Amino acid sequence: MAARAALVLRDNDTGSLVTASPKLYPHMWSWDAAFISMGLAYLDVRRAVAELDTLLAAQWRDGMIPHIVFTQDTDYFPGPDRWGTDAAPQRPHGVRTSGICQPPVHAIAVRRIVEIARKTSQDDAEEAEAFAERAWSSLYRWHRWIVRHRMPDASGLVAIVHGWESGMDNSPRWDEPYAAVLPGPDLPPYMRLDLLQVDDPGERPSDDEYDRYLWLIEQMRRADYHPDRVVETSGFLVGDVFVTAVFALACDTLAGLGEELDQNAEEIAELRMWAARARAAVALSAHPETGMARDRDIRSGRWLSAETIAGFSPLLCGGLPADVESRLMSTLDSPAWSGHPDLLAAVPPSVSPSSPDFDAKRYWRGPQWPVVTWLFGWAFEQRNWPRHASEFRAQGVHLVSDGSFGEYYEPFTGKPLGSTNQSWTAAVVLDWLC
Ligand code: 9WN
Repeated sequence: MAARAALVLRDNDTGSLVTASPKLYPHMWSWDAAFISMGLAYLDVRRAVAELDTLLAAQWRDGMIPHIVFTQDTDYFPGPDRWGTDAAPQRPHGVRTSGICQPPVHAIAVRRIVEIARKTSQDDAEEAEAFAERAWSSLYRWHRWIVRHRMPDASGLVAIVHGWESGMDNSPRWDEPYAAVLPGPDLPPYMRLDLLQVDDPGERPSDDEYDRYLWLIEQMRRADYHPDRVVETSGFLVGDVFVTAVFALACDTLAGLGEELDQNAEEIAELRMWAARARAAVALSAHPETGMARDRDIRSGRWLSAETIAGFSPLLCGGLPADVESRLMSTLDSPAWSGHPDLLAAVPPSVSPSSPDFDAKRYWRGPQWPVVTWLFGWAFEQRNWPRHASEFRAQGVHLVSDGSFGEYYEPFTGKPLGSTNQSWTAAVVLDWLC
């Protein structure tokens, strides 16, 4: 399995970047690149570092790390022309990107690369540490951008302006806020290319959803991608509890790295403060009895309570009272989630099978995602819950044992869905097995 995973990463490597998948996603995605670089570290630390260097070279001048760094390939829609970011004053030089961001997992990847390199050789360790030192300020600026531009209300949650920013594009989490996004008659026409790459359109978001995705891009273009104007004008503005939990984890991870590498003490203290604030916001969003965290529709002022994997965000970053936290962990283990008797692998589906929103094969509305399993397993290790960490690893390996490196899996049959040979799936398999 590990050898095949390595082959997937090599096959998807264009030289300077590993595409998210061979056909469906022929470009670099921000959070994919972070996971991919960890997998690459098992094969070649220099190549892992080069991957993140490519991503950081596309960082916008105001600090945002964009969600897609485009290659020359034209088989993906929306491509750079539709995004229209070439006109944004703060865009990076010499590379074309999208105009939104994705979950800030990058500091976690750098930490992991350093750990992996330290286990292989002195040379690798030096290479990884030198990179961490070089990348630290860029990552600090990225985190500062989130604090400056994406914490717009008193909930303290990190806000997203597009479902794509959550990484969980069509999750039922976004149904209510998307219902209020009404595409204008001047939405330029377009043709979806994603449906040409999957067996069944039922595995992907619907056309109605795509209209809304494209309409939000149109609104951002009209705001010239100015970060504050985008937040003011976007029809979609939601405090994302999962992104907030990842941000808390990443701030603490970056602060820890900064302490080791002797970085600026004031900036390290800021990161610790941002982590504490984000953790408190996640805890505050949680239902007081069940501990399930909720997103917040900032436009309507309503809490959103879809039964999705994001509800377990407090387990990633902590912050709940101990009794509520252990209740939340029991829910995760229960038949409504990982303990459902008919699951092929005992890892949480993206939506609870007992929820009316559950759809076993549609993307973020039911299938299990190896990369999400990895993230929870990693967090459980940090939180010193070794039993859960090793169960997630073992069951994660079971989930992907067909060897096709699916993007996501049908929870009851184990059928791989979306793309096969998906790079981040191969990367987390390497981390589980090596
Ligand atoms: C839009 C690349 C990306 C992942 C996302 C996943 C999917 C894109 C798409 O693929 O999103 O960004 O076209 O569907 O939802 O999490 O980063 O793997």
